[in-house]
Amino acid sequence: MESSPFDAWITNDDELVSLLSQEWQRQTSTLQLIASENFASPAVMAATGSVLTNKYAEGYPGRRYYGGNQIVDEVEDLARRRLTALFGADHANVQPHSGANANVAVYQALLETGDTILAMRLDQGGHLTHGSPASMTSKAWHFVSYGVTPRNDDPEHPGEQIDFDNVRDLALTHRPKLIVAGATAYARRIDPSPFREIADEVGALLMFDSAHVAGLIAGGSHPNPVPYADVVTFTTHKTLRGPRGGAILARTELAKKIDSAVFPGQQGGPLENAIAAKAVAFREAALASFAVYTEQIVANAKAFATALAGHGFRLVSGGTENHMVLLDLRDFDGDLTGKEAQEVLDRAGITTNRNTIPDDPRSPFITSGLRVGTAAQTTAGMREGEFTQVADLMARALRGRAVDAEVQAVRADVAELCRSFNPYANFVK
Ligand code: DSN
Repeated sequence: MESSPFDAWITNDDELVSLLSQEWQRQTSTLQLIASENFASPAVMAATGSVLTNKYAEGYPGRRYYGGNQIVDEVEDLARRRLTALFGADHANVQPHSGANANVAVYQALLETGDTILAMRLDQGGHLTHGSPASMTSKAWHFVSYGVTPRNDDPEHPGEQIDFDNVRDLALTHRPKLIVAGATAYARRIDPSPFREIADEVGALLMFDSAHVAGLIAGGSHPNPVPYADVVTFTTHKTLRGPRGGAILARTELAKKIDSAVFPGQQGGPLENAIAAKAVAFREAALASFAVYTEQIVANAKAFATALAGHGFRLVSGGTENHMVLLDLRDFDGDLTGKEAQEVLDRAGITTNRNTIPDDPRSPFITSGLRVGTAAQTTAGMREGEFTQVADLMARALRGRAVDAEVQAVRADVAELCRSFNPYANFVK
């Protein structure tokens, strides 16, 4: 079996090398449509696997609890400098191990336990850390949740958009200390300015969780929340195309509190290898070619959405303005659940995730929705024409799901398409 060029140094471990080869094969011969995934550059992966993995560096540059950190300090400073320049922010913390850690650190930094936070409900598009009952955040803080406007099939006035009247009413009634903007399953552009106005009206702080769209912001395809929000959190591995991890941007006056909440508040030793890889990604995201990439992500999502709607899928919110399309499967086939669609598409070599849709009558484990995204396959070089083909392949597999030969025929066509779009083609020996 063909192996990944990144496994060359893993010797004497046939079991692991075999698993890595299988995953390499999966990633390059099937379609990666999970909206929160991407293909990181070889430079990002090399930095993740660099000697920095060996170093303990609790603390911050110039204020470490361990010796030997002169070079590590420069690495972390480089990442912080690149990140503040990329988004025009005062202060950056690049240590969060994930977006969830970043969000919890912000709550810890800015609030007392039990304080009120106004955030988007999970089943309306929010994140677990926006106060889902399943998350520890809902036990430590008092969450009030806003949602989206009702479904409206008039294409001129699509519903399922953030309901700013609802956000304002709830803010006036509950007087939150913090308002959270941002979502994980929302296909529309999020304008930070109405959130700022509402936060100012009730004297709340504003956090913008830009995990999904950080790359689109860096590339200039989406509005930058930094001038509006007191704190911006994000992950580095989605549209931003870096290593797995999180980061926080903050105004100067909040910097000390944020840093203390990340370390020692939440985490121990930072992953300096991941921080070096973040520095690589922040440099890549500042290049002119990255702006072209993010424009293409959005153009591809629009073409994908149009083609999927042509096959009878209902687009939640009536379309897309980012990298994501959220599908309501019920118009396509009333019996098809998100869970079954995800499983059928897995068999067909198309990787997606089931997702709740607003007011979903099915449980979060079953769902009536499917979430797809264009960031990864755009990195692999796909354009609007290929995404139209991908929509055709999805519809074929789902319509023919009772016949295994049909699903396998789609899988063969997927593999054929992927052969021309290997994201690491230039690095295969
Ligand atoms: N798991 C991420 C996503 O897929 O959107 C959110 O944390």
